[in-house]
Order: sequence, then C-alpha cells, then structure tokens
Amino acid sequence: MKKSWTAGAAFLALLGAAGGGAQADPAVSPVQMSQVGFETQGPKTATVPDTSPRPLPWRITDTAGKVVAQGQSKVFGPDAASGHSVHIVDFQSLQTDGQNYRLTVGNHESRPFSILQRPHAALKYDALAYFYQNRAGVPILASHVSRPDLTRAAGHPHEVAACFSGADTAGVIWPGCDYTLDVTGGWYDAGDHGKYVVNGGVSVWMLLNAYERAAALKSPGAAAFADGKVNIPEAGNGVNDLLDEARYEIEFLLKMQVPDGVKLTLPVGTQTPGQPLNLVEVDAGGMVHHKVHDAQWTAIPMAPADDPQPRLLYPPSTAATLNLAAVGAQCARIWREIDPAFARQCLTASQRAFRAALRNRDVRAGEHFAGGGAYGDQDFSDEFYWATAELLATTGNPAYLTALKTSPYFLGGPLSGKSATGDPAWARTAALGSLTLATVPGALSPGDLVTVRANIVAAARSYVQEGYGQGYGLPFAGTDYDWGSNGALMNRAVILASAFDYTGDWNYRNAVIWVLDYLLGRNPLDRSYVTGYGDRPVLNPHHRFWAHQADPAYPLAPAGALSGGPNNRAMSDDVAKNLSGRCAPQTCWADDINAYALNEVAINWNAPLVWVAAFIDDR
Ligand code: 9MR
Repeated sequence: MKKSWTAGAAFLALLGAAGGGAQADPAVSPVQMSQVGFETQGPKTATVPDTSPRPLPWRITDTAGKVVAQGQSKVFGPDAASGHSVHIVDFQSLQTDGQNYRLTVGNHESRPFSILQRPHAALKYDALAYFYQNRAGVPILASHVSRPDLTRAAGHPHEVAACFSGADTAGVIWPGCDYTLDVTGGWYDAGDHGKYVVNGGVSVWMLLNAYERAAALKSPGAAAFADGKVNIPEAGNGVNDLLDEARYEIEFLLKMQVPDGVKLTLPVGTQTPGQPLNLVEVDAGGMVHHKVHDAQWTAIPMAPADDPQPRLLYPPSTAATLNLAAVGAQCARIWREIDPAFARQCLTASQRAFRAALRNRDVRAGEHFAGGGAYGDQDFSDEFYWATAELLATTGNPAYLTALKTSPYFLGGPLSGKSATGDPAWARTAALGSLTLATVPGALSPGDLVTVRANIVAAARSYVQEGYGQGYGLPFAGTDYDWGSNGALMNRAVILASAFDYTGDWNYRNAVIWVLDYLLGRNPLDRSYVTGYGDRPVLNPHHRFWAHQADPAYPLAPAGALSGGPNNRAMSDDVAKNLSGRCAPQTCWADDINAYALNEVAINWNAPLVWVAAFIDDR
C-alpha cells in the first residue's frame, strides 16, 4: 500500500464500487455499521469517518424519534486499512429490541437499523444454499431455490474425462493417461466451472467440522441442520442436511482417485519457471487428480449446461491426494453409524490416498494449464499433518499418533507451537488438523488436548488485541488484503469462535461479531459483502450463471453468497488494475462481475461463512 494514498482516492474508490452495477446502489451512509442488525445483548459498534480531533456527540433515536441512548464518540484517528480518519461509537448499552433506530454522530446520520434477538438466524441457511445452487451434474430445481430464474439445467451431467495430454501453455508435453474417469457431480469451485480437489477438500472439511463441533458440544446448534431443515433434494432422507450437502462433494472427491496399478509420469520436486520439469514415472495408484476443468476458459455469461469446452483431468498431486486422505477419514468417522458402507468406502479411499502420498511425497500441481485455476501449493508438510490428524481421530491407531508427533505442527495453533499453523486456508491446512484434534472427543490424551486448545486460544487472544487497533474493529491488523480476504477473515473467525467454545470467554465471541459486522456493512465502502443481506449488498459477483450484470437474461445471485473481498495484493483483473495504487487496503474492491480478483464467490469462502453463521446463532 502506497503511503501517499488520500481521502480523494477513497472517494474515487467508493464511486468505482458503486458504479456500473446492474441495479442501482443506495447512497453510501456516512455511518458504517452492520446493515443486518445487532444482537440484543451483543456488542454494538459503528465507525464514522470524520477528521475531528475531538469526540463527537452521538444519540440514538427510536421509531418515535425519542432519544434512547447517547454519548460521546471515541476519536480513533487515521486508520491505515481503510485510509479514513475515523471515530468509533460503542452503543452496546442499548439492549432493547426494535427496528428503525437511527444513530446520529455529530452531523452524520445512519440509515435505520435494528436490534434483534437473533439477527443472524437465516444466514447459515442462505450460506449453505450456495452449495446446492453450485452443484454440478444435476438440474437446479424450482422447488429448492428462492426465485424461478435461479433454476437451471444440469451442468456436465455425464462428465467422463480423459487426462490432459499434449503441450501446456509453457510448452511442457504431458503424456496423459490410458483411462478416463466418470467425475460427474460435486460443486463448481467458484465463478468458473472448474472442480478442484484441493479447494473441495478444505470446503467439505469446514462443513463437516461445523457438524462435529456442534455435535461434540451437544449445543442447540446441533439441531440447526437436522434432516428437513434445509431445502435440498435429500431433505427427508433421515440424515442431517449439512451432511447431505457435504456428501455431494465427497462423492465427487472419491471419483477423482487414480485406479490401483496405474503408472503416471508426474512432476516431482521444485518447479522453477523457465526450467524443465522433473518428470518421473511413478506408481500413481491411489493418488488423486488435482482438478477437472475446461480445456479453455469460457466466457461470461455461461450457464454450466451451455459449456462448449471439453472437460479434462489434470495430473494428480500430493496436495490433492492428502485432501482426500484427510476428508475421507473425517467422512469415515461421521458416517460410521449413519451409513456404514459409505464410511468404509471413505476410510478405504483415505488410507489408499495416504499410502500413495507417502510414496509420492512431493508431486506438485502443474501451473501452466489453460482453462482453470492452479491451486498450486509447494509445501505439503501441513497437508501431511492434517491428514494424519484426521486418520488418528477416526481410527485411534497409535501409529498415526507416533507419526503426528514427528510433525512440526503437532498441537500447533495459528500463531504458536513448534511451528505455527497460520489460519486455515486452501494452501495452509495444518490448522484444520489441530482443530480436529481439539474437537473430536478422545482424539488426544487429556494433556495434549489442553495444549492444542491453548495454542488455538493464544491466537484468538492476539486477534482480539488486533481488533482494538483497527478503525473498523476488524481483528486483523495487517494492511495486506489477499485474494479472498473476506474468506480469510471468516477462517480467522472460526479460530475466534473455537476459542469461545473452549473457554466460554465472551470476548472471543464478540470478536466474531466484529468480523460479521465488517462483512455486513461496517467497512469503509459501506458494503454488505453477502448477497441479499443489508441495505447495500454486493450485487454483481463474478459468476458465470449469476451473471445479470453481463446479460439481463441471466439471474442476479441468490442471497447468501460471500464476495471474495478487497484485494491489494494480486490486482490482476482489469477492474482491479484500474484501482491499483489509488485505494486503501479495505477499499480495493468493486462490485463488478469482471472483477474476478475482488468479487468472485467460492466454496472455500462460503464454507466458513456457514460455519460462523451457525456458530453465532447457536444459543
Ligand atoms: O482463492 C485462490 C487464491 O488464493 C489465488 O491467489 C488465486 C490465483 O491463483 O486463485 C484463487 O482461486 C480461484 C481458482 O484458482 C479458480 N476458481 C476461482 C478461485 C477463486 O478466485
């Protein structure tokens, strides 16, 4: 971020964000707060850009215009992440449910807002509906969507794919393989129609962990997704609907596994641009294809059923193989009693994958295929830890514990342990292993359980502190907003929420609210990044079917999809390039379907949104 950034540029960024949409945006509010409302007893904060060095008087009026709360703002001053000089108003003391409250700070007046018992009650269902609506292989039916224009024909209903062969964009010749796989099903990754095992694995894990967390706590939330609660075709089959949705992807992941006895020529070790790949023939049986996607990128708009491109399997990788090892193990313990045959299938696949990864420890994804994202990862020590933790939690086999103890991540938290895990991310999965060990009853000895939970709580404690240093209250102190920053914040909220679960300390839950408030409107763009939520929701995410902005014959997005969010690190699309250098970190974003680096939607961002929304309403 350039230091020379000015308030004028902020204004331009706001205009950029508001302009060009298929639907008119309401005016930017001078008072930024959650546009969805506040919990009766929860934290209530608003941020007001104002350069006054002295506190401003504030008051809240109710529907009748009566003043129900008042005080003085806290002068925060210049805030690097937003580029604004701001004041913060804390009105947690107002604990009377109501609608049409207004907050006036100095001469700035907010939109009407509400205080409710459970303002986030619907979010978990809308966030989960994202997954049904991005299913491949089946038609999206009127009975399961909120508007007729969201229905569509099945995309890729007979997806029998051959392996990529021939030259990639860097001129590397790939030999292909002598089999095809029927990989019909699963979820499309994002705005594109690719299906990537690496990202699919972490997304499934997140949904399954939401289930395991609530089950272990025996909290009211354990019933939130009980059979029939979610409007999906499987409702009524006697199985929890969150599990039904996750299984739709697991079945696809299982299909991506290489048959036994197959030898493939794969790139082993470091890949240096400009240098030839180290292509080695290996025993690839049990490995997992990294991804399946179109031979070439398709245009926007594009309903999945209209995709004219051939679908191809791309070479197996160690990362994809360990994703299946991890999620297969998680599946095996969850379905053990629900569907023993499926559980056995999952465990067999998991163990086959794990053995294959041990044989092929450093097979990296090729970075030069057209038509899809790379999800290239260079370090698999975190995936090994994650998969081993899942297998231990499922089988209790002491051999896995012995192996786990040799990992630098053993019992690590995001910021501490022998090696810090970082927050969960598609390329950083060690935190998932630690969360599983901290969640699944009996996975660890009591002493080790205390340690892993303490390491997770230590990160949460530090994140809360970060929040106190932010003008918009975000428990993230950095000024690097990566591709999918909103998804990253959701993953951080999972850490904060888990710390609340382990300790009962409400400060951690409050910090989860800070994250939700930011996503739902308390941000310098006055934007709700969740479609269908708030007064100024994102309208034009980068998505090939929810492509109303590109062509009015296509639908607007349904409610509950999370925009990737501000990105000042990899401003690669044309809209982002235009903003580059003249936006503060939290304002490097635009509501434009072409802004794939800023405004795409994706399974790995919506999955932690489901987790967090379920957590926050779990009372
Ligand atoms: O989320 C991914 C992000 O971390 C990467 O920086 C980016 C560029 O490689 O790719 C993102 O993932 C995209 C994937 O490659 C293809 N489908 C859409 C995903 C979200 O933008």
